[in-house]
Amino acid sequence: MTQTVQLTREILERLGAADALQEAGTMRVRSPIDGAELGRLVPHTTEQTDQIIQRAHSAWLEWRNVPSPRRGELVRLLGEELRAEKQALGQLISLEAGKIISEGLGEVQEMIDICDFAVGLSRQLYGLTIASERPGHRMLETWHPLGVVGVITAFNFPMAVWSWNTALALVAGDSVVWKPSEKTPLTALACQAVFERAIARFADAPAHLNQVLIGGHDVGEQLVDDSRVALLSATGSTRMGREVGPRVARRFGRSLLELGGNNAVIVTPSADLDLAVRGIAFAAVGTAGQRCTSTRRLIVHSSVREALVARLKKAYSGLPIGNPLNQGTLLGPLVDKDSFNGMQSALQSAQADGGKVFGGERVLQDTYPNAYYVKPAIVEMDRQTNTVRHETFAPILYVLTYEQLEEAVALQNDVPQGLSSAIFSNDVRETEVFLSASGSDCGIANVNIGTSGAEIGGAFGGDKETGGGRESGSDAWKAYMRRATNTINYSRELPLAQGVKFDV
Ligand code: UN1
Repeated sequence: MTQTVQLTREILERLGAADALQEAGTMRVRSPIDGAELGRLVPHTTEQTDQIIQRAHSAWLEWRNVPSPRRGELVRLLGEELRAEKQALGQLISLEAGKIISEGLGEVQEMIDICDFAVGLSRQLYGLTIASERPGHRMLETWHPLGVVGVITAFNFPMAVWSWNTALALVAGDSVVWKPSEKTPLTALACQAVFERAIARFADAPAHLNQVLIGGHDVGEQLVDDSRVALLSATGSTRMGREVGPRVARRFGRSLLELGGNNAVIVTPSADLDLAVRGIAFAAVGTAGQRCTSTRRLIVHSSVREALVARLKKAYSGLPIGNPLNQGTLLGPLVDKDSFNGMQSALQSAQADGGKVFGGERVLQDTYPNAYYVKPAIVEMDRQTNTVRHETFAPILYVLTYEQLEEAVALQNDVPQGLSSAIFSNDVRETEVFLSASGSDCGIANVNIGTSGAEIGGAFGGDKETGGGRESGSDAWKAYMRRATNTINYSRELPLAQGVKFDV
Protein backbone atom coordinates (compact mmCIF):
# COMPACT_ATOMS: atom_id res chain seq x y z
CA MET A 1 0.00 0.00 0.00
CA THR A 2 1.56 3.32 -0.98
CA GLN A 3 1.63 6.33 1.31
CA THR A 4 -1.15 7.97 -0.71
CA VAL A 5 -3.45 4.94 -0.37
CA GLN A 6 -2.70 4.57 3.34
CA LEU A 7 -3.34 8.23 4.09
CA THR A 8 -6.55 8.30 2.04
CA ARG A 9 -7.90 5.25 3.91
CA GLU A 10 -7.01 6.80 7.26
CA ILE A 11 -8.78 10.05 6.40
CA LEU A 12 -11.90 8.30 5.09
CA GLU A 13 -12.01 6.10 8.22
CA ARG A 14 -11.65 9.12 10.43
CA LEU A 15 -14.48 10.93 8.68
CA GLY A 16 -16.67 7.82 8.62
CA ALA A 17 -16.72 7.64 4.82
CA ALA A 18 -14.70 4.46 4.23
CA ASP A 19 -17.70 2.14 3.85
CA ALA A 20 -18.33 3.34 0.32
CA LEU A 21 -15.08 1.75 -0.87
CA GLN A 22 -15.86 -1.66 -2.35
CA GLU A 23 -13.56 -4.17 -3.98
CA ALA A 24 -16.23 -5.02 -6.53
CA GLY A 25 -16.68 -1.39 -7.57
CA THR A 26 -16.14 -0.54 -11.22
CA MET A 27 -15.24 3.10 -10.66
CA ARG A 28 -11.55 3.29 -9.85
CA VAL A 29 -10.20 6.37 -8.18
CA ARG A 30 -6.53 7.21 -8.57
CA SER A 31 -4.23 9.73 -6.94
CA PRO A 32 -2.52 12.13 -9.36
CA ILE A 33 0.42 12.13 -6.93
CA ASP A 34 1.65 8.61 -7.82
CA GLY A 35 -1.13 7.10 -9.93
CA ALA A 36 -1.99 4.62 -7.15
CA GLU A 37 -5.52 3.30 -6.94
CA LEU A 38 -7.12 4.88 -3.88
CA GLY A 39 -10.25 2.79 -3.97
CA ARG A 40 -13.19 1.52 -5.99
CA LEU A 41 -16.76 2.67 -5.90
CA VAL A 42 -20.01 1.20 -7.19
CA PRO A 43 -21.82 3.69 -9.45
CA HIS A 44 -25.51 4.34 -8.85
CA THR A 45 -27.96 2.66 -11.22
CA THR A 46 -30.69 4.48 -13.14
CA GLU A 47 -33.22 3.28 -10.57
CA GLN A 48 -31.13 4.42 -7.61
CA THR A 49 -30.58 7.81 -9.26
CA ASP A 50 -34.31 8.17 -9.66
CA GLN A 51 -34.81 7.36 -5.97
CA ILE A 52 -32.13 9.83 -4.94
CA ILE A 53 -33.87 12.60 -6.87
CA GLN A 54 -37.24 11.58 -5.42
CA ARG A 55 -35.86 11.67 -1.87
CA ALA A 56 -34.32 15.09 -2.54
CA HIS A 57 -37.70 16.31 -3.75
CA SER A 58 -39.44 15.08 -0.59
CA ALA A 59 -36.74 16.71 1.55
CA TRP A 60 -37.33 20.01 -0.21
CA LEU A 61 -41.09 19.87 0.42
CA GLU A 62 -40.33 19.84 4.15
CA TRP A 63 -37.27 22.10 4.21
CA ARG A 64 -38.97 24.95 2.35
CA ASN A 65 -41.27 25.51 5.34
CA VAL A 66 -38.43 25.87 7.84
CA PRO A 67 -37.74 29.62 8.39
CA SER A 68 -34.58 30.71 6.63
CA PRO A 69 -32.67 31.91 9.76
CA ARG A 70 -33.25 28.42 11.17
CA ARG A 71 -31.97 26.93 7.90
CA GLY A 72 -28.94 29.15 8.40
CA GLU A 73 -28.31 27.40 11.70
CA LEU A 74 -27.70 24.12 9.85
CA VAL A 75 -25.14 25.85 7.63
CA ARG A 76 -23.53 27.35 10.73
CA LEU A 77 -23.12 23.84 12.13
CA LEU A 78 -21.70 22.67 8.80
CA GLY A 79 -19.12 25.47 9.02
CA GLU A 80 -18.17 24.28 12.52
CA GLU A 81 -17.75 20.69 11.36
CA LEU A 82 -15.62 21.84 8.44
CA ARG A 83 -13.40 23.82 10.79
CA ALA A 84 -12.91 20.74 12.97
CA GLU A 85 -11.80 18.63 9.98
CA LYS A 86 -9.95 21.28 7.97
CA GLN A 87 -6.65 19.40 8.06
CA ALA A 88 -8.06 16.02 7.02
CA LEU A 89 -10.22 17.49 4.26
CA GLY A 90 -7.35 19.61 2.93
CA GLN A 91 -5.10 16.56 2.76
CA LEU A 92 -7.77 14.54 1.01
CA ILE A 93 -8.08 17.25 -1.66
CA SER A 94 -4.32 17.01 -2.19
CA LEU A 95 -4.47 13.24 -2.40
CA GLU A 96 -7.33 13.09 -4.86
CA ALA A 97 -6.86 16.25 -6.95
CA GLY A 98 -3.08 16.64 -6.58
CA LYS A 99 -3.03 20.27 -5.48
CA ILE A 100 -0.42 21.44 -2.98
CA ILE A 101 -1.38 21.19 0.66
CA SER A 102 -1.64 24.94 1.19
CA GLU A 103 -4.14 25.13 -1.67
CA GLY A 104 -5.99 22.08 -0.33
CA LEU A 105 -6.38 23.84 3.01
CA GLY A 106 -7.29 27.04 1.17
CA GLU A 107 -10.11 25.20 -0.53
CA VAL A 108 -11.50 24.04 2.83
CA GLN A 109 -11.20 27.65 4.05
CA GLU A 110 -13.24 28.69 1.01
CA MET A 111 -15.99 26.31 2.20
CA ILE A 112 -15.87 27.71 5.72
CA ASP A 113 -16.07 31.24 4.32
CA ILE A 114 -19.11 30.53 2.16
CA CYS A 115 -20.84 28.90 5.14
CA ASP A 116 -20.29 32.08 7.19
CA PHE A 117 -21.54 34.17 4.28
CA ALA A 118 -24.64 31.99 3.88
CA VAL A 119 -25.45 32.11 7.60
CA GLY A 120 -25.59 35.91 7.44
CA LEU A 121 -27.56 35.72 4.23
CA SER A 122 -30.17 33.50 5.86
CA ARG A 123 -31.46 36.65 7.60
CA GLN A 124 -31.14 38.83 4.51
CA LEU A 125 -33.10 37.15 1.72
CA TYR A 126 -34.67 40.50 1.02
CA GLY A 127 -37.38 41.32 -1.48
CA LEU A 128 -38.35 44.82 -2.56
CA THR A 129 -41.40 46.86 -1.63
CA ILE A 130 -42.55 48.52 -4.84
CA ALA A 131 -44.74 51.60 -5.27
CA SER A 132 -48.10 50.63 -6.77
CA GLU A 133 -49.71 52.96 -9.33
CA ARG A 134 -53.13 52.17 -7.82
CA PRO A 135 -54.55 53.81 -4.69
CA GLY A 136 -54.96 51.50 -1.69
CA HIS A 137 -52.57 48.96 -3.18
CA ARG A 138 -49.19 47.71 -2.15
CA MET A 139 -46.69 45.73 -4.18
CA LEU A 140 -43.84 43.60 -2.98
CA GLU A 141 -41.71 40.71 -4.02
CA THR A 142 -41.09 37.58 -2.02
CA TRP A 143 -38.31 35.04 -2.49
CA HIS A 144 -39.29 31.41 -2.05
CA PRO A 145 -37.32 28.15 -2.07
CA LEU A 146 -36.90 26.82 -5.60
CA GLY A 147 -36.68 23.01 -5.33
CA VAL A 148 -34.04 20.38 -5.90
CA VAL A 149 -30.65 21.76 -6.99
CA GLY A 150 -28.46 19.41 -9.07
CA VAL A 151 -24.78 20.24 -8.65
CA ILE A 152 -22.19 18.91 -11.10
CA THR A 153 -18.60 19.67 -10.13
CA ALA A 154 -15.16 19.31 -11.69
CA PHE A 155 -12.02 17.65 -10.30
CA ASN A 156 -10.03 20.84 -9.77
CA PHE A 157 -12.16 22.25 -6.95
CA PRO A 158 -13.61 18.99 -5.71
CA MET A 159 -15.19 20.49 -2.57
CA ALA A 160 -15.42 24.27 -2.76
CA VAL A 161 -17.71 24.47 -5.78
CA TRP A 162 -20.15 22.09 -4.07
CA SER A 163 -20.07 24.27 -0.97
CA TRP A 164 -20.70 27.52 -2.88
CA ASN A 165 -23.82 25.95 -4.30
CA THR A 166 -24.91 23.99 -1.26
CA ALA A 167 -24.46 26.63 1.44
CA LEU A 168 -26.64 29.01 -0.60
CA ALA A 169 -29.12 26.32 -1.64
CA LEU A 170 -29.63 25.22 1.97
CA VAL A 171 -30.37 28.68 3.31
CA ALA A 172 -32.54 29.29 0.26
CA GLY A 173 -34.64 26.29 1.33
CA ASP A 174 -33.57 23.89 -1.41
CA SER A 175 -32.22 20.34 -1.31
CA VAL A 176 -29.13 19.19 -3.23
CA VAL A 177 -28.10 16.22 -5.36
CA TRP A 178 -24.38 16.38 -6.03
CA LYS A 179 -22.65 14.58 -8.86
CA PRO A 180 -18.90 15.04 -8.34
CA SER A 181 -16.29 14.47 -11.01
CA GLU A 182 -15.45 10.80 -11.58
CA LYS A 183 -11.86 11.78 -10.76
CA THR A 184 -12.69 13.08 -7.26
CA PRO A 185 -15.66 11.24 -5.74
CA LEU A 186 -13.89 10.50 -2.44
CA THR A 187 -13.75 14.14 -1.41
CA ALA A 188 -17.48 14.28 -2.12
CA LEU A 189 -18.14 11.31 0.15
CA ALA A 190 -15.99 12.95 2.83
CA CYS A 191 -18.03 16.17 2.56
CA GLN A 192 -21.22 14.14 2.80
CA ALA A 193 -19.94 12.51 6.01
CA VAL A 194 -19.09 15.92 7.50
CA PHE A 195 -22.50 17.22 6.43
CA GLU A 196 -24.16 14.28 8.22
CA ARG A 197 -22.40 15.35 11.43
CA ALA A 198 -24.00 18.78 11.13
CA ILE A 199 -27.39 17.19 10.42
CA ALA A 200 -27.04 14.98 13.51
CA ARG A 201 -26.72 18.13 15.65
CA PHE A 202 -29.74 19.84 14.10
CA ALA A 203 -33.11 18.85 15.49
CA ASP A 204 -35.77 17.96 12.91
CA ALA A 205 -33.79 18.33 9.69
CA PRO A 206 -35.41 16.31 6.94
CA ALA A 207 -33.30 13.38 5.74
CA HIS A 208 -31.62 13.60 2.32
CA LEU A 209 -31.07 17.34 2.15
CA ASN A 210 -27.75 16.65 0.45
CA GLN A 211 -26.96 13.43 -1.39
CA VAL A 212 -24.00 12.35 -3.49
CA LEU A 213 -24.62 10.69 -6.82
CA ILE A 214 -21.80 8.39 -7.87
CA GLY A 215 -21.35 7.68 -11.54
CA GLY A 216 -20.33 8.92 -14.94
CA HIS A 217 -21.91 10.62 -17.90
CA ASP A 218 -25.11 8.54 -17.76
CA VAL A 219 -26.12 9.48 -14.19
CA GLY A 220 -25.16 13.08 -14.99
CA GLU A 221 -27.53 13.05 -17.97
CA GLN A 222 -30.30 11.64 -15.84
CA LEU A 223 -29.88 14.48 -13.36
CA VAL A 224 -29.80 17.04 -16.17
CA ASP A 225 -32.99 15.69 -17.78
CA ASP A 226 -35.09 15.17 -14.65
CA SER A 227 -37.83 17.78 -14.37
CA ARG A 228 -37.84 17.44 -10.55
CA VAL A 229 -34.45 19.18 -10.62
CA ALA A 230 -35.38 22.87 -10.62
CA LEU A 231 -31.84 24.23 -10.98
CA LEU A 232 -28.88 22.50 -12.50
CA SER A 233 -25.60 24.12 -11.54
CA ALA A 234 -22.73 22.75 -13.60
CA THR A 235 -19.03 23.56 -13.45
CA GLY A 236 -16.67 22.16 -16.05
CA SER A 237 -15.69 22.42 -19.69
CA THR A 238 -17.46 24.49 -22.33
CA ARG A 239 -18.08 21.21 -24.17
CA MET A 240 -20.03 19.91 -21.17
CA GLY A 241 -21.95 23.19 -20.82
CA ARG A 242 -22.91 23.15 -24.48
CA GLU A 243 -24.63 19.83 -23.79
CA VAL A 244 -26.11 20.61 -20.38
CA GLY A 245 -27.49 24.12 -21.12
CA PRO A 246 -29.81 23.18 -24.02
CA ARG A 247 -30.93 19.94 -22.34
CA VAL A 248 -32.04 21.78 -19.20
CA ALA A 249 -33.61 24.55 -21.30
CA ARG A 250 -35.60 21.96 -23.29
CA ARG A 251 -37.53 21.10 -20.13
CA PHE A 252 -37.63 24.78 -19.06
CA GLY A 253 -35.39 24.11 -16.07
CA ARG A 254 -32.92 26.67 -14.82
CA SER A 255 -29.23 26.21 -15.34
CA LEU A 256 -26.24 27.94 -13.81
CA LEU A 257 -23.15 27.34 -15.90
CA GLU A 258 -19.57 28.00 -14.86
CA LEU A 259 -17.43 26.83 -17.76
CA GLY A 260 -14.05 27.51 -19.30
CA GLY A 261 -11.82 30.52 -18.92
CA ASN A 262 -8.94 31.84 -21.00
CA ASN A 263 -7.76 34.44 -18.59
CA ALA A 264 -5.28 37.14 -19.49
CA VAL A 265 -3.05 39.52 -17.58
CA ILE A 266 -2.15 42.83 -19.22
CA VAL A 267 1.13 44.38 -18.05
CA THR A 268 1.62 48.04 -18.94
CA PRO A 269 4.81 50.17 -18.95
CA SER A 270 3.99 51.67 -15.53
CA ALA A 271 3.47 48.30 -13.83
CA ASP A 272 5.27 47.26 -10.66
CA LEU A 273 7.14 44.29 -12.13
CA ASP A 274 7.88 42.70 -8.74
CA LEU A 275 4.17 42.48 -8.11
CA ALA A 276 3.45 41.36 -11.66
CA VAL A 277 5.97 38.48 -11.53
CA ARG A 278 4.52 37.13 -8.29
CA GLY A 279 0.91 37.63 -9.35
CA ILE A 280 1.43 35.99 -12.73
CA ALA A 281 3.47 33.07 -11.36
CA PHE A 282 0.82 32.16 -8.78
CA ALA A 283 -2.06 32.50 -11.23
CA ALA A 284 -0.34 30.67 -14.11
CA VAL A 285 1.40 27.89 -12.17
CA GLY A 286 -0.73 27.51 -9.01
CA THR A 287 -2.89 24.36 -8.99
CA ALA A 288 -0.68 23.30 -11.95
CA GLY A 289 -2.64 25.70 -14.18
CA GLN A 290 -5.80 23.71 -13.51
CA ARG A 291 -8.07 26.43 -12.18
CA CYS A 292 -10.75 27.87 -14.43
CA THR A 293 -9.28 31.21 -13.34
CA SER A 294 -5.64 30.28 -14.13
CA THR A 295 -3.73 32.87 -16.15
CA ARG A 296 -3.23 31.47 -19.64
CA ARG A 297 -2.22 34.61 -21.55
CA LEU A 298 0.17 37.43 -20.79
CA ILE A 299 -0.35 40.56 -22.88
CA VAL A 300 2.67 42.75 -22.22
CA HIS A 301 3.75 46.14 -23.54
CA SER A 302 6.73 45.86 -25.89
CA SER A 303 8.84 48.17 -23.67
CA VAL A 304 8.71 45.81 -20.66
CA ARG A 305 8.36 42.51 -22.44
CA GLU A 306 11.96 41.42 -22.36
CA ALA A 307 12.50 42.25 -18.70
CA LEU A 308 9.27 40.64 -17.58
CA VAL A 309 9.67 37.43 -19.58
CA ALA A 310 13.25 37.04 -18.35
CA ARG A 311 12.12 37.41 -14.75
CA LEU A 312 9.26 34.98 -15.22
CA LYS A 313 11.60 32.40 -16.75
CA LYS A 314 13.90 32.80 -13.78
CA ALA A 315 11.04 32.37 -11.32
CA TYR A 316 9.77 29.33 -13.25
CA SER A 317 13.23 27.72 -13.22
CA GLY A 318 13.42 27.79 -9.42
CA LEU A 319 9.93 26.39 -8.72
CA PRO A 320 9.90 23.36 -6.42
CA ILE A 321 8.01 20.64 -8.34
CA GLY A 322 7.02 17.44 -6.55
CA ASN A 323 4.75 15.68 -4.11
CA PRO A 324 2.05 18.21 -3.22
CA LEU A 325 1.81 16.83 0.33
CA ASN A 326 5.34 18.02 1.08
CA GLN A 327 5.65 21.48 2.59
CA GLY A 328 7.57 23.70 0.21
CA THR A 329 6.30 22.16 -3.03
CA LEU A 330 4.70 24.80 -5.23
CA LEU A 331 3.86 22.73 -8.29
CA GLY A 332 2.15 19.35 -7.98
CA PRO A 333 1.13 16.91 -10.71
CA LEU A 334 -1.36 17.24 -13.53
CA VAL A 335 -4.50 15.29 -12.82
CA ASP A 336 -3.80 12.43 -15.26
CA LYS A 337 -2.23 11.24 -18.49
CA ASP A 338 -4.96 12.75 -20.71
CA SER A 339 -4.22 16.10 -19.19
CA PHE A 340 -0.50 15.66 -19.89
CA ASN A 341 -1.21 14.64 -23.50
CA GLY A 342 -3.49 17.67 -23.92
CA MET A 343 -0.70 19.93 -22.70
CA GLN A 344 1.88 18.39 -25.02
CA SER A 345 -0.35 18.64 -28.07
CA ALA A 346 -1.14 22.31 -27.30
CA LEU A 347 2.60 23.01 -27.05
CA GLN A 348 3.20 21.27 -30.38
CA SER A 349 0.48 23.26 -32.14
CA ALA A 350 1.77 26.49 -30.63
CA GLN A 351 5.23 25.62 -31.92
CA ALA A 352 3.83 24.86 -35.36
CA ASP A 353 2.27 28.35 -35.27
CA GLY A 354 5.72 29.82 -34.67
CA GLY A 355 5.65 29.92 -30.86
CA LYS A 356 8.91 29.77 -28.88
CA VAL A 357 8.46 27.25 -26.07
CA PHE A 358 10.26 27.41 -22.72
CA GLY A 359 9.68 24.46 -20.33
CA GLY A 360 6.69 22.14 -20.57
CA GLU A 361 8.57 18.85 -20.35
CA ARG A 362 7.73 15.93 -18.09
CA VAL A 363 9.81 15.53 -14.93
CA LEU A 364 10.09 13.03 -12.05
CA GLN A 365 9.03 10.09 -14.22
CA ASP A 366 11.56 7.84 -12.48
CA THR A 367 10.06 8.46 -9.04
CA TYR A 368 6.47 8.55 -10.29
CA PRO A 369 6.18 6.49 -13.49
CA ASN A 370 2.36 6.57 -13.26
CA ALA A 371 1.97 10.27 -12.49
CA TYR A 372 2.47 13.37 -14.63
CA TYR A 373 4.62 16.17 -13.30
CA VAL A 374 5.69 18.89 -15.74
CA LYS A 375 7.75 22.01 -15.87
CA PRO A 376 5.41 24.95 -16.40
CA ALA A 377 5.64 26.39 -19.91
CA ILE A 378 6.02 29.91 -21.26
CA VAL A 379 5.29 30.23 -24.98
CA GLU A 380 6.15 33.45 -26.81
CA MET A 381 3.75 33.99 -29.70
CA ASP A 382 3.69 36.48 -32.59
CA ARG A 383 -0.09 36.52 -32.65
CA GLN A 384 -3.17 35.10 -30.95
CA THR A 385 -3.69 31.82 -32.83
CA ASN A 386 -6.51 29.30 -32.38
CA THR A 387 -4.30 27.31 -30.02
CA VAL A 388 -4.02 30.37 -27.79
CA ARG A 389 -7.75 31.01 -28.02
CA HIS A 390 -8.46 27.47 -26.84
CA GLU A 391 -8.43 26.67 -23.09
CA THR A 392 -5.83 24.00 -22.26
CA PHE A 393 -6.12 22.96 -18.62
CA ALA A 394 -2.39 22.94 -17.84
CA PRO A 395 0.38 25.37 -16.83
CA ILE A 396 0.96 27.03 -20.22
CA LEU A 397 1.40 30.79 -20.37
CA TYR A 398 1.23 32.32 -23.85
CA VAL A 399 2.98 35.67 -24.19
CA LEU A 400 1.66 38.31 -26.61
CA THR A 401 2.96 41.84 -27.13
CA TYR A 402 1.09 45.13 -27.61
CA GLU A 403 1.83 48.78 -28.35
CA GLN A 404 -1.45 50.63 -27.54
CA LEU A 405 -3.71 49.80 -24.59
CA GLU A 406 -6.76 49.51 -26.92
CA GLU A 407 -4.91 46.76 -28.73
CA ALA A 408 -4.22 44.94 -25.45
CA VAL A 409 -7.86 45.12 -24.41
CA ALA A 410 -8.96 43.90 -27.84
CA LEU A 411 -6.60 40.92 -27.61
CA GLN A 412 -7.77 40.21 -24.07
CA ASN A 413 -11.41 40.12 -25.24
CA ASP A 414 -10.77 38.27 -28.50
CA VAL A 415 -11.28 34.78 -27.07
CA PRO A 416 -14.52 32.80 -26.78
CA GLN A 417 -14.33 32.68 -22.96
CA GLY A 418 -15.01 35.51 -20.49
CA LEU A 419 -14.18 34.46 -16.94
CA SER A 420 -11.28 36.37 -15.40
CA SER A 421 -8.79 39.09 -16.31
CA ALA A 422 -6.29 41.45 -14.73
CA ILE A 423 -4.15 44.49 -15.43
CA PHE A 424 -0.87 45.40 -13.73
CA SER A 425 -0.45 49.15 -13.99
CA ASN A 426 0.17 52.17 -11.80
CA ASP A 427 -1.57 54.52 -14.23
CA VAL A 428 -5.15 55.25 -13.19
CA ARG A 429 -6.10 56.12 -16.76
CA GLU A 430 -5.09 52.67 -17.91
CA THR A 431 -6.71 50.79 -15.04
CA GLU A 432 -9.99 52.70 -15.40
CA VAL A 433 -10.12 52.06 -19.16
CA PHE A 434 -9.59 48.37 -18.39
CA LEU A 435 -12.47 48.36 -15.89
CA SER A 436 -14.82 50.46 -18.06
CA ALA A 437 -17.72 49.36 -20.28
CA SER A 438 -15.35 49.13 -23.23
CA GLY A 439 -12.62 47.42 -21.18
CA SER A 440 -12.37 43.79 -20.10
CA ASP A 441 -15.48 41.77 -20.99
CA CYS A 442 -14.89 39.24 -18.19
CA GLY A 443 -17.00 38.49 -15.14
CA ILE A 444 -13.89 39.15 -13.04
CA ALA A 445 -11.59 42.10 -13.79
CA ASN A 446 -8.75 42.79 -11.35
CA VAL A 447 -6.12 45.48 -10.87
CA ASN A 448 -2.63 44.63 -9.63
CA ILE A 449 -3.56 41.10 -8.58
CA GLY A 450 -3.68 37.96 -10.69
CA THR A 451 -6.70 36.32 -12.31
CA SER A 452 -7.18 33.47 -9.84
CA GLY A 453 -7.92 33.15 -6.16
CA ALA A 454 -11.18 35.08 -5.97
CA GLU A 455 -12.78 35.62 -2.56
CA ILE A 456 -16.24 34.15 -1.94
CA GLY A 457 -17.87 37.55 -1.24
CA GLY A 458 -18.08 38.53 -4.91
CA ALA A 459 -20.19 36.91 -7.61
CA PHE A 460 -18.09 34.29 -9.40
CA GLY A 461 -18.52 33.51 -13.09
CA GLY A 462 -18.35 35.04 -16.53
CA ASP A 463 -20.08 35.48 -19.84
CA LYS A 464 -19.68 34.24 -23.43
CA GLU A 465 -18.55 30.60 -23.45
CA THR A 466 -17.97 30.76 -19.70
CA GLY A 467 -21.72 30.22 -19.52
CA GLY A 468 -23.15 33.36 -17.87
CA GLY A 469 -23.76 31.88 -14.40
CA ARG A 470 -22.78 33.63 -11.18
CA GLU A 471 -22.09 31.65 -8.02
CA SER A 472 -20.95 32.35 -4.49
CA GLY A 473 -21.25 35.92 -3.13
CA SER A 474 -23.11 39.16 -3.91
CA ASP A 475 -26.69 38.36 -4.97
CA ALA A 476 -25.89 34.96 -6.52
CA TRP A 477 -28.38 33.48 -4.01
CA LYS A 478 -31.23 34.68 -6.22
CA ALA A 479 -30.49 31.86 -8.68
CA TYR A 480 -31.46 29.37 -5.96
CA MET A 481 -34.86 30.92 -5.22
CA ARG A 482 -38.01 31.80 -7.11
CA ARG A 483 -39.39 35.30 -7.02
CA ALA A 484 -43.09 36.04 -6.54
CA THR A 485 -44.49 39.53 -7.13
CA ASN A 486 -47.42 40.21 -4.83
CA THR A 487 -50.00 42.98 -5.31
CA ILE A 488 -52.25 43.56 -2.32
CA ASN A 489 -55.44 45.62 -2.50
CA TYR A 490 -56.48 47.05 0.86
CA SER A 491 -59.10 49.44 -0.58
CA ARG A 492 -62.79 48.87 -1.28
CA GLU A 493 -62.35 49.65 -5.00
CA LEU A 494 -60.93 47.56 -7.81
CA PRO A 495 -58.99 49.97 -10.03
CA LEU A 496 -57.27 48.21 -12.92
CA ALA A 497 -53.67 48.87 -13.89
CA GLN A 498 -52.96 51.03 -16.93
CA GLY A 499 -56.37 52.73 -16.42
CA VAL A 500 -58.28 49.88 -18.08
CA LYS A 501 -62.07 49.97 -17.56
CA PHE A 502 -63.94 46.68 -17.23
CA ASP A 503 -67.22 47.19 -15.37
CA VAL A 504 -69.43 44.16 -14.98
C1 UN1 B 1 -12.50 26.91 -10.39
O1 UN1 B 1 -11.39 26.85 -10.88
O2 UN1 B 1 -13.44 26.19 -10.82
O3 UN1 B 1 -10.97 32.11 -7.93
C2 UN1 B 1 -12.87 27.77 -9.25
C3 UN1 B 1 -10.40 31.02 -7.76
C4 UN1 B 1 -11.04 30.05 -6.79
C5 UN1 B 1 -12.12 29.28 -7.45
C6 UN1 B 1 -11.76 28.63 -8.75
N1 UN1 B 1 -11.55 30.79 -5.66
O4 UN1 B 1 -9.38 30.71 -8.34
